[in-house]
Amino acid sequence: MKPISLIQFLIEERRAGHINAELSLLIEVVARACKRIAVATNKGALGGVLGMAGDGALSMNVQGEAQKKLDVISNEILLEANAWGGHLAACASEEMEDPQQIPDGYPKGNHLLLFDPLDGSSNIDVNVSVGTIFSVLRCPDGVTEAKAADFLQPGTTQLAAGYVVYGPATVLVLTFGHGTHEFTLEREVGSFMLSRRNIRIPEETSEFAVNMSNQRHWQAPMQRYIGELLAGTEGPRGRDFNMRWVASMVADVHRIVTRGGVFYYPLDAKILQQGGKLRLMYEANPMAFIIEQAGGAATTGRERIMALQPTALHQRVPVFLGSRSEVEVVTRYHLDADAAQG
Ligand code: P6P
Repeated sequence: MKPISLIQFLIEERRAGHINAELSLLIEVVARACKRIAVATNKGALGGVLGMAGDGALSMNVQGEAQKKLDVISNEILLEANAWGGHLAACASEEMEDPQQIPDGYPKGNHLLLFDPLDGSSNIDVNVSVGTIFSVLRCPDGVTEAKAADFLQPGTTQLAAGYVVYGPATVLVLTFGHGTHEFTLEREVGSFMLSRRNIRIPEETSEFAVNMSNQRHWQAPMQRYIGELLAGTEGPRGRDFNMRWVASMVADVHRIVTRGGVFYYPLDAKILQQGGKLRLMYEANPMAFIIEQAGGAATTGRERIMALQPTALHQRVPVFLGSRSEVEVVTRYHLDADAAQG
């Protein structure tokens, strides 16, 4: 049977009462913007889009990270696409200090959109998969000029979350809280087509993703846990494990969504003050929503990511997500260590 398009899927979701017309339009607009980001990314060296942003002087984002040209281009594409549709109250982005209001003259909607416009952008110049991550919240009633505080809602209040991975194929993975679903871009027509419905992540896995170069900086529970995986068949886990690390969260998470596995970015001594590396509002929360809806788990090593009450728009957290049984083991090790310290 011919796969259905994203548009048809959204109509089905509206008929099922899972989303309303405004949220459906929002997702269509974001998907269309991501197709434009895919075109820009796919140009590579021919499009003059590689390398650092800024004319010679480094352009730094709010994270203190040097911006790539495609970071800025992708951010602009998402802002422009969402300005005029009347479905949004405001946007927040990894690339911007403060939320961006809908320009005067355009109607405002009831949703807040948060995104990392191009995650993993350090991989762009070496032609490794990168992606866009997005999260949708409801704008609090009565708010006309949404401020950062209006975005600080727990991950459990998300109305939608998704990512687009720009790889050999351009693939959108999306949840509204009624399962996690995958759409693959049919380039000839320009439509996202449903390629996997109600994805389930295997409960067990023997594949983990972590940046091992940080090992000496990890806290004791993480040292213990990874040490056991590396001990393989001779160790307490009694089996060998495999490792992957793309250094693009979207690519690593998509592998997990596709075949299971776990992804870890734990606290380490270098980032203790920051609270972690990955951002809660537009990386950890949307990915946690997607993973949980596919039967996986997502914690900070100590608590459920989606239960956190955010305190800042660009807040960072440790991330442990993927196949439920492994996430439960590594989380238990952290809680046992905390309990032992009293
Ligand atoms: P490291 C990319 O910069 C990112 O935010 C995630 O996409 C990725 O998982 C992580 O950082 C990579 O971090 O320390 O390995 O460069």
